[in-house]
Amino acid sequence: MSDVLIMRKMLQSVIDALDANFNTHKLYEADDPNALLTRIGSRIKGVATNGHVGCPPEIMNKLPNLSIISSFGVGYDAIDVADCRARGIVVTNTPDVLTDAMAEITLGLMIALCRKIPQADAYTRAGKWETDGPYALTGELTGKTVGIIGLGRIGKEVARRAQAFKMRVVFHGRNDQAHEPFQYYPDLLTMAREVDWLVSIVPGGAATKHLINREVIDALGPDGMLVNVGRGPSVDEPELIKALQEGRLGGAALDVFDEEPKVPEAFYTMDNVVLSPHQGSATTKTRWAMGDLVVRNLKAHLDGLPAITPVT
Ligand code: NAP
Ligand code: 8YV
Repeated sequence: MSDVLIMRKMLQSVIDALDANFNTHKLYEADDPNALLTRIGSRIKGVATNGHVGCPPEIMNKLPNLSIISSFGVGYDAIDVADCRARGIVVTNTPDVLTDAMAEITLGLMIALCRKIPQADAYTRAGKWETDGPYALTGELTGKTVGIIGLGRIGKEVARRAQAFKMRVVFHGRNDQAHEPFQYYPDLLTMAREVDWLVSIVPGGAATKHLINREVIDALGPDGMLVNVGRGPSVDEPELIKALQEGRLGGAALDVFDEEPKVPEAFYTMDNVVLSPHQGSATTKTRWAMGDLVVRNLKAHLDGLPAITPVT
């Protein structure tokens, strides 16, 4: 059996499957991780990790025979893919298997924000329906335009579901996708001016840092709604908070934040915000499928077959 290093505690189903298929070494359980790496480093062929932890270069330096990093999650922000390529290490992630769960939470957050479901729930639980009468009227998704930033695997599934809610869909990305039936905006600012909702589902990293800045937020405007389910740093969070406080933006629904798991307290008291603790893919079914793909990628590669979902 090949030796595999597990960087962090993972779902028990993943640990069990890794234990069953490989000679595993759990870095997170080691009293002295450096001593463990010195002792077994040269035997390690594969690493199991996630996109937030990755496998830092100082650890890769101690794994001279490492040939695959199998990451849990589609985003791989903490993995330097170019460096891995230069070292001859294959990187895999878990695309597609989480797309449905992500689209579900995105539409869920949009409905929750627009129909004020968390607030109406609190109102009902507080007995206010009986004492104060019906809850205030809310907005509606039907007939509105949503601009998707990042029409990738998840973005397309969000688009299909938004259409099912009778919304008009347009999108922004670096490239037009002529075969898609949605209007393309090469300029994000122009799109932000012309939509009711902005939904961001782009990868993290330098290229998308603060893509949604003050100008974009102001273009979306006091009636506009922002949803971020991609990565926190894509939105300028302090500018978002200011815009919400000053009434320059209508509302926001957020599954991702700048410094997770820290969430700026300013959001806690805002009535026009729905908060979600980075749980887009966190269903039993999807997390199992992501873990299964982590194991199958390792197994395929270490058995001499092509990895199933390599990052290209
Ligand atoms: P994907 O298929 O690669 O789609 C990414 C999209 O983003 C592409 O359409 C790409 O279009 C666009 N894009 C990339 N860089 C851009 C830039 N600089 N400016 C504008 N658009 C850009 O990935 P996916 O599977 O849909 O996943 C997307 C991301 O969602 C992941 O990378 C991850 O960060 C996030 N995610 C979050 C959760 C969660 O729990 N909240 C779960 C899963 C994934 P162009 O190439 O044409 O620009
Ligand atoms: C996970 C994610 O929460 O896939 C991603 O990119 O952000 C989520 O599915 C996370 O990556 C698990 O480590």
